[in-house]
Amino acid sequence: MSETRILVTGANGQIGNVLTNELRKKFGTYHVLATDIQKNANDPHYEFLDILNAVRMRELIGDFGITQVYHLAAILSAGGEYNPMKTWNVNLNGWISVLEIARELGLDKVFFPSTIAVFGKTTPRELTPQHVPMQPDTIYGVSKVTGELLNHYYFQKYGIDVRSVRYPGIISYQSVPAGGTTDYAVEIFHAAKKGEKYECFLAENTRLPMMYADDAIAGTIQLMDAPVENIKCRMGYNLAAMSFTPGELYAEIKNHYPDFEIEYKPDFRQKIAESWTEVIDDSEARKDWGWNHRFDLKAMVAEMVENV
Ligand code: NAD
Ligand code: AKB
Repeated sequence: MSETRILVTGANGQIGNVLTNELRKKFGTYHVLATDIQKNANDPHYEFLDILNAVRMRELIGDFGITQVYHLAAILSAGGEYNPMKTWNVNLNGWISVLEIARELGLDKVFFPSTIAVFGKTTPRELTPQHVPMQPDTIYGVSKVTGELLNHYYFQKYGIDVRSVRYPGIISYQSVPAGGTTDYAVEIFHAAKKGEKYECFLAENTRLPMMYADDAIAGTIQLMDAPVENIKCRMGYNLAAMSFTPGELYAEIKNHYPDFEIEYKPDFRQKIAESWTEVIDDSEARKDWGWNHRFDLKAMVAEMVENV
């Protein structure tokens, strides 16, 4: 078996920078090549890669002897609505290039991050099961549902070992996300830390599934490490940790910053949030490959308050 050598696309993003660090702890810095379209002069093993440039992607994968790709580059739910065609192009064509290169060069495994944005108004909102109708209202959701279908297709037709999870909203302290509908759950900590009032773009009672980044990264690596016979689903596995509303998050943060104030001013992202589900049933991931989360609302808030 060849030595593991990983390429991460979108490595400068909210998940990418945390995941790249964890992968490097496990495999070594020079076994994990970070790529993105944003410059990163501080990264010792970084290459510029626009995922729409399939020729360059193939070249990097060949030159660096890459055996696995974690494909994080994407345009997210809120940002995607400003330019649907660009979002479709980046989110879909970048992924098809990864799958085609995996087929041509015989990569060991590839990872596709799906999302709760694959769900829509025809999906059950409470304890959303693994296999449900998926009719999303955003182009981001449409591109991710299609990505999941491609995962299934490339696995059953070509045997590509593609693995995927549907991340909930991810909460991390390492960066301030932009372009997502769940971003409020990170922005709010930065406002609290600066002693500023937070203007929340979602309504007080909007419940969404969420997860602390440490859990998301641990789950991702656990899925990629799992024996192949344990992977029963090639579309995105449902993954859950906690579900809360802006009001509940605010109340928990107030335990740490008693003077912290919030004002609710829902904008167009409210409609997106309302089209998603509230609580996810992730029992298949727990059963198939042993997924388990560590952080609930209280533990996550304590970590964020300490580290932001
Ligand atoms: P992000 O927006 O923080 O980062 C995306 C990165 O992709 C950015 O660094 C950007 O520069 C890069 N990128 C954009 N277009 C590119 C292109 N053409 N070529 C190369 N790079 C490009 O996103 P994130 O929050 O880190 O999400 C990573 C992945 O996880 C995405 O696929 C997203 O859909 C998925 N996801 C994220 C969340 C979340 O809450 N963060 C939840 C569900 C799923
Ligand atoms: C977004 O809000 O677009 C992302 C996601 C849940 O996919 N955070």
